[in-house]
Amino acid sequence: MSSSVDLRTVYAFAREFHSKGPNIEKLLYGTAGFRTLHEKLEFIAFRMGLLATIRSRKFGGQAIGVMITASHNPECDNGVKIIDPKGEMLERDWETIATDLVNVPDDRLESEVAKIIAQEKIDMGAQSNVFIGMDTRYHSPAMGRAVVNGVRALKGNLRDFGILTTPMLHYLVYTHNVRGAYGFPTVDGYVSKLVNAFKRLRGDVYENGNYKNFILFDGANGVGSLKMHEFNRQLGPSLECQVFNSNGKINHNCGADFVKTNQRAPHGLPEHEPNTRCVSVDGDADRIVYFFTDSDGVFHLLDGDRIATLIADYLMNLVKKCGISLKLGIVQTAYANGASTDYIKQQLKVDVACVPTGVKHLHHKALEYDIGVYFEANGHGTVIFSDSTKEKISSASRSNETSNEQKESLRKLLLTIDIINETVGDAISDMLLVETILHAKGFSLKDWLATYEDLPNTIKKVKVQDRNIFETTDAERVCVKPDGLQDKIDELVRKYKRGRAFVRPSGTEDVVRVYAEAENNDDVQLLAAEVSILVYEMANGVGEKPSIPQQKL
Ligand code: 16G
Ligand code: MG
Repeated sequence: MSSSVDLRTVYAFAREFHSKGPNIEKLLYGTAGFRTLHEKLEFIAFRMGLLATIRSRKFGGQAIGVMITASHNPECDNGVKIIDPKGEMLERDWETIATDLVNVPDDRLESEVAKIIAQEKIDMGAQSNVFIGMDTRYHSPAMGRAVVNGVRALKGNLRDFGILTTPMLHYLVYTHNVRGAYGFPTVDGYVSKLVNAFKRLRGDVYENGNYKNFILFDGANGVGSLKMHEFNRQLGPSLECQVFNSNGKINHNCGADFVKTNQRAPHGLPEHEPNTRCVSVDGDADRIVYFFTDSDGVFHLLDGDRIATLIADYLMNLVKKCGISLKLGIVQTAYANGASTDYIKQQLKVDVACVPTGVKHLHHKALEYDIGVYFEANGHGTVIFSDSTKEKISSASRSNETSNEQKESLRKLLLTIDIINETVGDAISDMLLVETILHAKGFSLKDWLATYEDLPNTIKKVKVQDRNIFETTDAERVCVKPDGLQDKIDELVRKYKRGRAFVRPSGTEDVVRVYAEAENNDDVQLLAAEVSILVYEMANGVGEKPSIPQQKL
């Protein structure tokens, strides 16, 4: 190991520009990196610049991404996360290293950096390359500069891509490192790859049956709204997409999280005909939900569970017709609506797995299938084809023994691989795939909604003194700590027809989340309130105690 970098610059930069100050709050690299109030984040961004440079040197100069975003959180928050060389989330062991690096005081930063370099046997003379992207928050450029200083303090190289969606940065990192594997390593290359596949799948006839070629796109006042304009330029008339919520306060009364959590349309929705297809993405465009308002003014949501079932159904049909035997599976979390899971098992007859919340858990599980479709109910998700599946599909599509009908299905499977972002879910790419499927089936959103009926459900937050006393197992469906809580939840659930409830500590906020579903909405509200009260009482709730809804008193 050689160290051609003078580490004293690390402390000098920290002291002069990015001091942690007396802050002793313990910060954790969580499911989405570090996320907190932007005022508290600058020194973290600086340290992640240091870490990304070291990590890049570990891989002999392969690009490492640093994304600055707090996704669907309010504007006052920001976040920073690291993207690994293959476009994946940061490796588990390095999450701990990142956490330790962020929690040392300024005067121990230099020695902590030296420790990582020694432990990981980093050649500090090696090349390094850090790619930086950010969302549209007004404080993101300041965070970006902090990352740049981190990279400079260790004499690394960097490319600042400015405003990007999170999935775009994943793509850029991956395609830069794995040349020729996937597409050109530029934003334009990404947009063209997706749009070309979309156009080829769509053909020349843009409308079909109940499918109308018009969609309203809620950009959450975030990156997605800007990038969708770039997509629109290339899509031309093949998809008429009207973008709204493109220059207000990020995620404020709009975007996928607002729509999913409140089960209502976003503010800023332009005048439109009933039943018009609408989508909402989140602030960094890695999450998407569909919705519409019918002619009676009733709002309907089609969330990640719906998207997973629609995609799985489409792919299963192609697989059945393509002449190759492939195992397809769907991965969900405990938040998946019970009706969707029943539909997958009984109607689609597809394998379904349940894993803990957080994209990386779903991604990891999906890798076990030939074709893994994964979505969180909140709209994060994508499809992954294993390498051997891709190999089989492309060689069968070239074989003389393959019939024309089989070849047509294989062609569609190959184009599906091109339209999706396999490194991480992308709201825009997911939308293009859903649009393809709805078009192919001649479906309106009403038709899609009719495939099965969701069980009414809700998610509540309970503030407690220490959410870390909550521990779960069985993909978060069973709470093992505090002692006795699960038995009491089970007792409550038994009172309700088709009742189900679970509690888990949030990974991104200082709260415990309570999920409840049941046959009707009154029961859902009651069950959620009863479980919330239980949590509040057993774990020293903070603030106002949850209460039973009025109509049931
Ligand atoms: C993060 C996760 C998301 C998960 C959410 C849960 C990623 C990229 N994002 O946003 O998948 O649904 O956390 O939040 O993994 P919670 O733990 O606060 O409920
Ligand atoms: Mg997001």
